[in-house]
This record gives sequence, C-alpha cells and structure tokens, in this order.
Amino acid sequence: MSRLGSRVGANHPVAFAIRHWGPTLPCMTTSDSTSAGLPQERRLVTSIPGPKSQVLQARRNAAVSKGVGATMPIYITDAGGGVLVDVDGNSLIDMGSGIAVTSVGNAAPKVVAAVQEQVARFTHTCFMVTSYSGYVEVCEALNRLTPGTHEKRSALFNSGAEAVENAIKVARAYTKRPAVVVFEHAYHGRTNLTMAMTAKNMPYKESFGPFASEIYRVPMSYPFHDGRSGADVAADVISKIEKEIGAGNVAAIIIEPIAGEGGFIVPAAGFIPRIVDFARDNGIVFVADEIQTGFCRTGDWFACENEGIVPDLITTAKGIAGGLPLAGLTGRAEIMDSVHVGGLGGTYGGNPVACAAALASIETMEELDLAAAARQIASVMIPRLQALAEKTGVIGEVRGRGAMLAVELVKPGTHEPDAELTSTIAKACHAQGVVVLTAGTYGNVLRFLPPLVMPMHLLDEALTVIEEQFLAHTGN
Ligand code: PLZ
Repeated sequence: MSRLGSRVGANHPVAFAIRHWGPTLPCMTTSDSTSAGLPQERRLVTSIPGPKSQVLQARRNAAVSKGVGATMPIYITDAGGGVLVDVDGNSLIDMGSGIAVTSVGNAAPKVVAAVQEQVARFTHTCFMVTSYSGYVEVCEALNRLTPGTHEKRSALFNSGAEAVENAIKVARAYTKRPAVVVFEHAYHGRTNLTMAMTAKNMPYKESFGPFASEIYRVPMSYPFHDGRSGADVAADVISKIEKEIGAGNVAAIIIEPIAGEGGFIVPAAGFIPRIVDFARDNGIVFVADEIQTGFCRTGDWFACENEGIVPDLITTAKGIAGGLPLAGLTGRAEIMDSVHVGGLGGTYGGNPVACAAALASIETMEELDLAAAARQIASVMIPRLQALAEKTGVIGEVRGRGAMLAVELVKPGTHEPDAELTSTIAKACHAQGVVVLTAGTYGNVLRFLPPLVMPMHLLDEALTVIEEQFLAHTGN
C-alpha cells in the first residue's frame, strides 16, 4: 500500500522522537510517515493495568468525577501509527482510535508539525473578534469535500454535540418550523438537546432530564433485527411523521448514515434515499450526522456517498482534526446563510490550533488515500470476522463499512443479544493488549475503528488475538 511507503512530514524531528523506550528493544518502525516514531508492535511487560496505571487510577478515583467512565484503566504516555503505549511500557494495538478520531494516526507527523507551528504563532483570537485564515481554509475544505456540488457554507465548533445543536438551530431558522425527527438507536451527543436526540437511556440520559421538546423518534432500519427492506421501514417512518407530527411542522430529519454508538447499524439499501426524497418533497432539511462516519472512515470521504446521498446539512467532528477538538457544520448556502449575523459562534469554535491540525489531517488523508486504506482494512477484516462467526456461532452479524466494522453477539442460533459475552470478550482482548470498544443499544456489539494508517501486520495480530479470545470464551 502506498501509505506504508509514503513519507509525509518525515523530516520533522518529532516524527522520530523515541521517548522512554526500553534500551533492549529494536526500533522497528514500519512507517515513519504515520507512526510518530513508535515501534509498531504489541508488547506486554506487565499485567493490564500495570502498577503505574493502578497508582494513577487511584489518584483518578480521588480527583475525577465518578460520572466520567473509562473503557480501560490504563494511562497513555505515547501513541502513534497503530499503537498506544502506557505508563508501564506496555504497547497496545489500538482498534478504537479514541472513538474514530485518530484516523490519520495518533500524533501524526504532519499534524504535529502544523500544530507546533501554529501554537508558536498565536493560540487564540476568537474568530468572532479578529479572524484568521485557517478557519476559512477548513470551511473551504469542508465545502469542497462534502457531498454535492452546490454552493455551500460552513461554520466551526468544538465538539460533535455542538455541531448537531447548531444544525438544529440553522434548520429551525431556515424553515421556521419546530419539530426534529430522529431515529431509534441514534446517538447525537450529551448536551441537553442532543441527549433528547440520543436514543439510549443508560448511560447517556438516566436522571438528566427533563429534555428538550419537539424531538420525535421514528424507526431505524436495522436489517439484522427487523428483517425488512429499506423501502418498507421508510414507509413506516414517513407514515409516522405524517400522522403523528405533520410534515409541515418538521424542520429537520437527522440521521447517522451508519448508526455509530447504536451498534454500527447499516440501514437496508434504499432506506435513507427514500427519507431524503420525502424531506425534499416536504421542505424539510435533511441532516446527515457524519461525526463518526466521516473523513474516510467508511472507505469514502463521507458515508452518504455510498448511496449517492447529498444532505442539505452535514455535521462533522472526530476524524477531521487528528485528535484536536474541532467540529463542522456544512450545508447549502441558502440554508446556512439564513441565520442572522451573530447567530452562530462560540469563544473557541474553530480554534486556530485545531484548524491547523484539521488542514494537516485532510492533507494526510488525501496524500495517503486513507479512504482506500479503510477499504483495504475491510477486505482483511471482514473475511476473518465472517469465518469467526461460522466457527463460534455467537456472532449474529458481521457488518459495517471500511474501517468501521462490528460484530453483534447473540445467544447461538437466536437473535437474542449477549451483552455479557460481549463485555467478557472485550475485557479479554484488553488484557491481551488489544484495545477494542463495545457499542449497541443492547450492549452486544464489539466494534472496530482502527486508525486508517494501521500497519497490516498489527491488524493481522489484533485479529488473531480477537479470534483467540472468542474461541477461548465460547468453548471452542
Ligand atoms: N454524533 C454520530 O458518534 C460522538 C461518544 C462517546 P462529541 N460519539 C462518541 C461518548 O460516550 O460520549 C458522536 C457521534 C455522532 C455526535 C457525537 C457527539 O460528538 O464530540 O462527543 O460531542
């Protein structure tokens, strides 16, 4: 693959900084362009968590609110390419990318260089006070890269939830209508409005209400569980909107093209296109939440492209800036410009350092063709996960697209979710130095979001560990 051979920003000193690495270890960096100089290997030198992580965990418990959870009680000092290195010197394979964020790799050399340069020039002015070119350039890139050739405008924010909130603000201002349609299994964030839009109660909503009004939930196409065609489920959605809300009251319909936190649910073909047609015919703003699926993750720049969908508005975050906090809202110029001057903004939105990181990330994605890399990851992973499904009988479905893949765990021969086994296998993978994440309304989905620069030998090793843990915990 070209991405392994390319040398992006390879002359920057940070790309080769090997920090506190054991003297006996050979430096076996496979790709200086993407690995931030770290040996690309799984290496366990203590049990997980190691003693230093345990000390930090005790300090965390005494200092950090219990409300903030963690997948693994380990503490990271360095990360790059496909590995995370912890305080005890363990090197773990990263199959989560910090929840689909470090698609270009952690501390990706170009991102590091761009951030260092920007941070030394100026760190903040507030784009609403005195402006800078980075913000404009990120908006130009978003307008160019998102689906559709129509005239677009963008605005930048700090987090995904904030981008979603602003999508709703803009859609309401444009349509002068109140209602927002969301889907079962949806995840849109943790702020008050986005909690209302998110489907799952625990842990996101429990005890945090009352929630924002005028949010209406409709069925999501979930082929594994409903067994229905996209057209059938879409017909139900449309009927529900017409009968229970009234199409003329709806400002926006917002959907994740692949439901992320909900369990990497890929709706049946034709489901989203029918909803898009209905929205267009009724003056409803169609919003694609591509915060998790965007920026090459699914093998296209945006997941909407798979069915040729052109959203009116699109929200982005996560993968856009290589780990720095940045989010975008992009859409049709007439919709985005319908808001009064000063109606959108925020102190930090489109921070110059985050914008520099985004421009470097986008350049890296283009140069290394990370959309193709995501497709290559799928071509390696899907056959092995399917073979594992056949062998173990506990995987009801292998699904996803590109480097956004998942397995849904069920009691053998049924569609009954097995959340307990999912958690057991995730923990077993963690103990073996492979960071995997879970997801799903029923907590029974094991999901994989490797950095798109993951070296193939590490992807192979991660899959072997995952296979071994499945076999060990299913009596095979
Ligand atoms: N929309 C589609 O995936 C964030 C949430 C992790 P923020 N998903 C990870 C957690 O438990 O908080 C997400 C998403 C989609 C919106 C969001 C929200 O993005 O940047 O976390 O606010």
